[in-house]
Amino acid sequence: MSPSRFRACYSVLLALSGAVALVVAATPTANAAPTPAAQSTGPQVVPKPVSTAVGVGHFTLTALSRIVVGTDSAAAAPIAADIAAYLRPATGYPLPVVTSPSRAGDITLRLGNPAALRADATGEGYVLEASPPSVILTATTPHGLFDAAQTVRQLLPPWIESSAPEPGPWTIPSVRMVDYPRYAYRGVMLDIARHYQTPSAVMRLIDQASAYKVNTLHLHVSDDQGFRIVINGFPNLTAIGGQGSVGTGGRTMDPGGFWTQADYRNVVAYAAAHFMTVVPEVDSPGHNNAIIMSEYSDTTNPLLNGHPQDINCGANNPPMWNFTGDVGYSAMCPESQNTWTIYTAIVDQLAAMSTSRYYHLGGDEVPPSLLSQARYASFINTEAPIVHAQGKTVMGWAEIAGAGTSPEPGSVAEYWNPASGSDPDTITAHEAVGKGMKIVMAPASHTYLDQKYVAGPAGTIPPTLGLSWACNKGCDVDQFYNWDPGSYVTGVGDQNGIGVEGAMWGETVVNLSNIDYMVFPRLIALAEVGWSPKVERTATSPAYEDFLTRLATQGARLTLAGTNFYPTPEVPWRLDIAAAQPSGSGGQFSGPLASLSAPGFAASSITTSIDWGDGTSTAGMVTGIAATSTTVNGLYTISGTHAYTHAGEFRVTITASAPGTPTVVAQTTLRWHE
Ligand code: TNX
Repeated sequence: MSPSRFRACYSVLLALSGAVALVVAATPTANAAPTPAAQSTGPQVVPKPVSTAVGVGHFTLTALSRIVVGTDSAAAAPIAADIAAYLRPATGYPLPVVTSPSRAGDITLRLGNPAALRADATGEGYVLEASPPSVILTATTPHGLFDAAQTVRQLLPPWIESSAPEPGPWTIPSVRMVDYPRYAYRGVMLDIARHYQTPSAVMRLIDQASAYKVNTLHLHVSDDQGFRIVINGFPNLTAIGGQGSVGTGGRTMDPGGFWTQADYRNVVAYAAAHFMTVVPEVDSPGHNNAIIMSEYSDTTNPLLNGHPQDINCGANNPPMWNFTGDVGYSAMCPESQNTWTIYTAIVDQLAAMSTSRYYHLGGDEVPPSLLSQARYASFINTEAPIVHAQGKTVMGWAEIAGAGTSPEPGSVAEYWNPASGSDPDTITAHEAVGKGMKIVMAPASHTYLDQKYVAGPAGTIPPTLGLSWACNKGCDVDQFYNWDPGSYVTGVGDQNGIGVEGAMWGETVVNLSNIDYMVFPRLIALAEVGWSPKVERTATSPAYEDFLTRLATQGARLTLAGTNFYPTPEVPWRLDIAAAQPSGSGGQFSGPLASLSAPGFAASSITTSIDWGDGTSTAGMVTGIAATSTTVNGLYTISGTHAYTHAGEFRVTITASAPGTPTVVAQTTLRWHE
């Protein structure tokens, strides 16, 4: 609905009721006076698209807009439904999904073979054409249309992420984008073993990761402290193994927990609906004290041979719980028939429930004091065919490429060592390439989401969150952005690499808020490294400047979505304002006039003023939740109180500023009818 029609409606209502009322017409403009610098930066999309040509004018979504599925593009219908579902809450528009010829004001989805996407080997590419009359999304696959939809969201004002109606206007700049990923694999790993996380928490992470075109969720479901998914035939794995967590020696802090197989299937389906693939990992032959503790005494299990003690090759015999974050003390024995009965059940059942091409068998951090390299290799060489028998490709931490292993060419090594260049510690990457394996680049110092940030001036890193072994000065956004997966290890290039992954290890994070705080905004930097074309990303490069500007615009989007994030001082966070849609009566107004997103700014550092449109101004009142270590950067509300002395129509201007960031302005109209 256009602003003038909104005003007219209110006037009619008032005339009918005969009331003397002050009403606020929803004619606000967020950030009404963009600085020339902000205008010249163009569309603020992360990851940065391959090419962006800005045109003249803009498209406006209206109450009459439809989401059109092109004829012959029936497979686009679910994405059209997604787009409509994204856009309805904030706009309040009906946005019907239809298959019919497009009209002005529609967003149209088409499947086809645009020549512009010939360079895209992944099928994830898309062409986005926005102009005053239309938005047209074209892709070769539904996944490409999903990616295009994520870009559409970012081209709209941030308030599109609101779950409640916002005033708009809902504009998209005229633009032609051709976009496709650099790497086919762009992953985030979540460790639900060290601390249990619910399926719904994982779904929220899927929502946010997929919004940045991350397409793989690697789920680390077992480690020394916990085993998290029911495996039929081995109820102890979850009954016993599900109870542990890091730091829960007395089991007082965290009761642990586990998923049913139905839970896992639901997460896989939810991920698939967001074009993310779930790669399951049960670590082996080490990092599995929870399995050993569960099965060591399982002498009556008919699937085992009555002597399950022979699975244990760990440092302690009998085994014992160790709820610290220690690593390298557990291992299962490759010679034990029981080991393989258990692992075959795990691999078979998880693989059968997973739609991914890969199954991740772990393989990290088994010291030779527990298993010699020959026994380690024998373990990997026994498990790999079990994975293949399920039709999956083996993936593992890069140690699985070590001496004596014989992975099938095309198996995937996840390179986690921080070593780069020609450092001798890069050996696992070379071994993997030598065996014809593909590489997922996850060097801890540039991708590990569990590492501490660099402390902000206010010391804003929560001391309990994060480890620091990979980044002694902390790993902030710059570390996640400033590296190149294709040249990180000398001699290991893009011909070997299939992508990148960020690992959210779970030792120090107990809930989704903690996880989000560590994941965002760093995963967004990694998403760009994995998606966008190679570019110079050093601290002084124009690309880094440009990235930080685009990243800053995500603050309001994350805030509105209720996603916690660390407002790192590296990012020039900005204010975003939207006028509220309040109502009042009489000549007296008192209440909220605008919402304000201000990542990292305390309420006390924000200055506001309200020009009431009658020649008077007052300061506004800012209320809301500031950024703290454990809460979302909450939205602030700007409120004011004013008494008009005469009836009329008043243009109210709300201004907010904070040190070092551009001032923002929203406007609305208060009308006092008599
Ligand atoms: C190393 S690198 C691990 C994990 C820990 C993590 C903590 C790798 C494959 N394993 O077991 O959780 O460091 O940062």
